[in-house]
Amino acid sequence: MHSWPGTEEAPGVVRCHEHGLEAVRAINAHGSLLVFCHGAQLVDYTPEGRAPVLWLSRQSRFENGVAIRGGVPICFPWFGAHASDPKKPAHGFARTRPFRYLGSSLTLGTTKVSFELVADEATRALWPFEFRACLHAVLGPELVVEFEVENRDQRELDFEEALHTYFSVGNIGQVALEGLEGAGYADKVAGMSALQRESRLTFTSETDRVYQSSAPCRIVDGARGREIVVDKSGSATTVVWNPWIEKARRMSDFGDDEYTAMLCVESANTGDARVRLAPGEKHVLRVTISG
Ligand code: TA6
Repeated sequence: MHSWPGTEEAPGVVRCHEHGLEAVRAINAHGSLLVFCHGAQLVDYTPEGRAPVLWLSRQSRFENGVAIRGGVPICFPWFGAHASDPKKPAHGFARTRPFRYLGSSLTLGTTKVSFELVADEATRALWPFEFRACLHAVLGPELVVEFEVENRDQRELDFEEALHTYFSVGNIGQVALEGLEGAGYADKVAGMSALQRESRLTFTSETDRVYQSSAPCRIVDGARGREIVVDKSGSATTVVWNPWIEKARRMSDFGDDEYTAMLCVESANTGDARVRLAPGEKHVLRVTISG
């Protein structure tokens, strides 16, 4: 197993700073992971003896108020552009807010690290509701990521959410995505809706599709000879995104050639699948990743 600079606060749990931001590294026999307190963003998951499963742009910025390009950004309490106010941040505010590290727990060889974001003046200015949101990452035989939202308001909470996961692939041109057959989707590139008829989705151009699907997906990475399985619960939407050449070029935090090395398969609840919570209710979006 590796060792990382920082302060070990529990066996295999190291509090550290990376790129100038506070982070927590968990290491055990199953591998390692790294989560920034900034947005509670998981940026590395490397199973023991295997290649990193998540992709992180070499041009990502690590600054307060700016989203990290890669890993598992949390989109909350809306997905994409705000429905009525273009001045509000895309994908909500969670991914650019500082979460509080709650600590770790070790059970039967797995390591769980947890983070929380509670409504404050900054969030109320963007979304005037009381809530508590937690991110839990569990390093075990698989990676489990949970995004839990609690309604601490007297009113109903109505929100969208996504674990906007960037997966590392050897070459997008040799990748097939399975599991979405039969699902309806909105194609944001073509501006139309359709039904996924083929059992395998392959990639030859910019792809940005929002599927109505609760099904597990399998990323078949031909170049690396690897399959990544993305299973989930509490999620009725799967978003599939690759920016391809032109969009990659337009993003300053995305290398021009990096589109070939990544694929977003996002576990979400968006649009008609948005979440509504009565006061005191909780909802958990859970993703289980094996790669
Ligand atoms: O999930 C796909 C998407 O909504 C794309 O339309 C693209 O905007 C992507 O998210 C990245 O958004 P970001 O705000 O992180 O640049």
